Amino acid sequence: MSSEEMYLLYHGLILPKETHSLESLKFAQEFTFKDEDVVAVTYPKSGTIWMQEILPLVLNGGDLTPIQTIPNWDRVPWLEEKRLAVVVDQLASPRALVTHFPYHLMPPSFHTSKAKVIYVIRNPKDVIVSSYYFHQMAGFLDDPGTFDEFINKFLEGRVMFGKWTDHVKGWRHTELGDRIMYITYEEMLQDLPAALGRISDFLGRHLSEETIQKIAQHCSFKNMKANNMSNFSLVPKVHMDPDKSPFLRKGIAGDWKNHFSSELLARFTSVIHKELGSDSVSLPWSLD
Ligand code: PPS
Repeated sequence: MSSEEMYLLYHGLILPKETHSLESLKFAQEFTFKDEDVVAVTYPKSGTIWMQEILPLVLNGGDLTPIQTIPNWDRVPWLEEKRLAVVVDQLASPRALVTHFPYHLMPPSFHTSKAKVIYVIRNPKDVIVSSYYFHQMAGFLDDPGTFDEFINKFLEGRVMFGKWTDHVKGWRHTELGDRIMYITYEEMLQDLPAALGRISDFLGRHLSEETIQKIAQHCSFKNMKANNMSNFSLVPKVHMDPDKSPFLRKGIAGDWKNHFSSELLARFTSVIHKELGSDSVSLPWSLD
């Protein structure tokens, strides 16, 4: 399939047609956010489906029903994807959504509402590795080529949702004040109960230690990998082939060390540093 057949272009971003359409993007722009909505924002491969597991559990005091009975894409749908229009009327209140949209493409009602935002950042070197394997297993994405070639595409923003640096910078400088909370994938890995405590306080839930521990257990990599409602095993192999690479692949920080040569690392770091400018000082991990 040619890349014109696979992707559509939306405000300069390439998006896979399998999951996005001009109608779904119009639906997103016209979507009416409610004050009690919660949206997790991620650049792809930064912890989206992890938040699709965490948010319903935190919002419902640890009730396991949603994560055991509803596939992740319907439970906490993507704002920009086709499924939202199908399931929007069935979403339990308070509604949880995810989005990969850059800040400037969020719909008007998002800005006038009081909906809360959790922005998850992941080390871009691990993002690119995760994305590289995802392109191999997802039948609706183009062949990533060699890792070296894929790095070039990533750095030039010729990948889904554009440049990582634009996404991070756009969401760092918002008018959202205390409506937005930032968290890193690495922080969630290092101490999930502490991260869940922060999320639950931000959402005004103030869960007990016992509930936090229960949620942490159900959101572990191992348990999510075993949960058919979250591991994409319900998706036909032609779209996602776990024999090529599972969606829940390694779930670690630092896998980039197994993929970057010192030359690639130097090139990657120099571009990211330059584009982030003064923003790089506030990132939680070293880019080197
Ligand atoms: S997507 O396609 O944008 O929705 O992908 P996304 O969910 O953002 O990112 C997928 C990566 O997140 C990892 N993941 C987890 N890591 C640790 N613990 C838990 N519970 C967890 N859930 C998802 C997933 O394994 C992908 O990372 P890699 O490095 O490929 O393993």
